Amino acid sequence: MRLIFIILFTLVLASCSNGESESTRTVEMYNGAGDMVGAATLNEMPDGVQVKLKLEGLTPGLHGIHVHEYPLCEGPDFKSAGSHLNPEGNEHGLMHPEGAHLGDLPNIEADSDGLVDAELMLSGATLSEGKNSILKGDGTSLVVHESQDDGVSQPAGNSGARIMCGEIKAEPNSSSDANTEDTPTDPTETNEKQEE
Ligand SMILES: [Cu+2]
Ligand SMILES: [Zn+2]
Repeated sequence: MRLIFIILFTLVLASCSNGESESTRTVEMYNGAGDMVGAATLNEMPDGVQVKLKLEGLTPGLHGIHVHEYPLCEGPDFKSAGSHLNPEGNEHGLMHPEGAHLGDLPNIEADSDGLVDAELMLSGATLSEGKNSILKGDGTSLVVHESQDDGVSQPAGNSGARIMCGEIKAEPNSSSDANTEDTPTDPTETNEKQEE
């Protein structure tokens, strides 16, 4: 167990030294037709990850939004993104007594022009190393739904179809590939394991 921590720590140091900042991240958002419809900026904060979001092309009103478990946005249904990010095995919903998923966020509201300009907080999450990192593995994704999230219904707050998606990739420049899931992309990890 301790050896694993040492290896992970070494990897963190290695990833910090290449100059890539892990405290902020920009995510491009796409609709089911593949059009870019906005972007989210993620910032690491002491109590979670702040999500600044600008979107267009939504129906006016409330929409559910969550961080889902895979960094793969394949339209039009975005099922490729998987379920909500839920490392603690909780129930869904910010208002559920046994909730919430780490990936659960408050609803966003589109104005009469279908625009969203919102600032949300993903409580308890990080961009850095650890169980609650949204860059864990190959990363995760940000998914917007057709309807509002009621905050209690399982498994996704009765929020309807997935209509927008953005990939939050652990390696921001790598292309998406479902087959590389959970496969280390850092060559130093192979070296570390051989030294064991
Ligand atoms: Cu969702
Ligand atoms: Zn959820």
